[in-house]
Amino acid sequence: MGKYFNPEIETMPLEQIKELQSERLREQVKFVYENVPFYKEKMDEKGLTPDDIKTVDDLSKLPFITKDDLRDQYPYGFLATDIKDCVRIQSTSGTTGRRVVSFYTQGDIDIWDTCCARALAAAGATKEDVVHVAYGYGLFTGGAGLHGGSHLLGSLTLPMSSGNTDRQIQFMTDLGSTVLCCTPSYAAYLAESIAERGVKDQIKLKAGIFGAESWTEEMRKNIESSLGIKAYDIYGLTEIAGPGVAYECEAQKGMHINEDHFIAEIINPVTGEVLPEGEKGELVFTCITKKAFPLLRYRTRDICVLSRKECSCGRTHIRMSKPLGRSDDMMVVKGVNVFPSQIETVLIANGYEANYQLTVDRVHNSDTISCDVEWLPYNAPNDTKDKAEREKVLVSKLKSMLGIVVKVNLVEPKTIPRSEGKAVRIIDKRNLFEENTLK
Ligand code: DLL
Repeated sequence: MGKYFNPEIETMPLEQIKELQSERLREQVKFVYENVPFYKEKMDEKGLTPDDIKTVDDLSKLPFITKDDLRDQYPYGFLATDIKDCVRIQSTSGTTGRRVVSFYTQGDIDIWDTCCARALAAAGATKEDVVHVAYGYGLFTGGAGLHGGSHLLGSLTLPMSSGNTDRQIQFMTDLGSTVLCCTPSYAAYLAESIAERGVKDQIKLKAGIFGAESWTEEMRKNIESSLGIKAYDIYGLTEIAGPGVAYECEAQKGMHINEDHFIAEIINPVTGEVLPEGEKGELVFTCITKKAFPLLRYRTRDICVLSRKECSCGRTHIRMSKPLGRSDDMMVVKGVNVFPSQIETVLIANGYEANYQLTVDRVHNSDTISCDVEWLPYNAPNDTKDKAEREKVLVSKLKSMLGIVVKVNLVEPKTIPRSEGKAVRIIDKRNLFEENTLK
């Protein structure tokens, strides 16, 4: 098997993709209208019937679905099939409110597995590979998704789940793992642990498939060089399927969206207006093949750019940029929009690693932001003069990137908690304060 899992679909000419999408969209809108009362009501309010949706160009007539709608309809409101036809649920972590529960028929699982198999194939995996799945298993979609894709591809699958780093490294060396699947922050931690144990020469990894959280190009370079692999991005969300909604190819220039299953749009997050290709905005997905939980025009809150420019890999499916941030991850500090990824870029460009923690607070009605970042082991943690000097340099670099002062504290190596799943980068004490006063 080559670098494609479904070559005829992954390289389908654009006209054919549009035709396929239009045909599937027509059927899906009818199906959702007849089976999800909440959505029927929304369409009725707009005076729309399924017959008004003839091609993908009519998509923008349909109403959006937001995360709040999912929370209000929890748990069964968006279920479009009989529960007896479902074989699985997965769920979000629910850190910012009620969990979202997503349902799957066997057909939905098959679609999801196919998407993940395409991602693995694009990263060079074949049935000869040993796929080490260190995403969490359980309600989180990471473990189940890559596991299903790896089975479909016929690779030997190691269902490691996250955590227990000693055991991860032991299996990696004993069973010769060749493709590592986990969050980029956990990959960085594994790389650090492998170096500390002095076992890098026993590791056979050649590729990594890292996603579920944002990571910068600088972090990619660090992981690639420390593990000696090529690192591929993968994107997805529980509401739409899980990992594999989009994946990177060898060109590493954005992630191809599985357009035979999902239609992507970019909208202005304030007005809801659809933006032309190449403009930055909120990513919106419509599921055109899934049956149990088929969301139409779901607002992801991820800020991205789409591109149809030709890709050197030969795939024709549209590419999305790495999410530049989440509309709800963006911090407004002193009126300035700040994304953790901007801070990470500065830290790594100045020789630090992505072990940092941001704290935003409000003191005397004014916002403050501070960044704890670790000294690297080869720096001298006790050299206070050098410390102050280094902090000053970072403050000034961050100021020129963001336009505001970020207080920098260099802390001792290994004092910032390592993440085995998604890293928690921001402590926003202002939100905590607001939430507490509402109670
Ligand atoms: O994180 C699914 C996933 C698992 C993707 C494993 C990739 C690998 P949720 O927990 O529902 O699902 O979180 C979805 O995570 O809306 C993005 O904000 C963020 N996210 C996912 N992939 C990426 C990525 C999984 N490659 C939310 N880069 C999404 C940046 C990502 N952010």
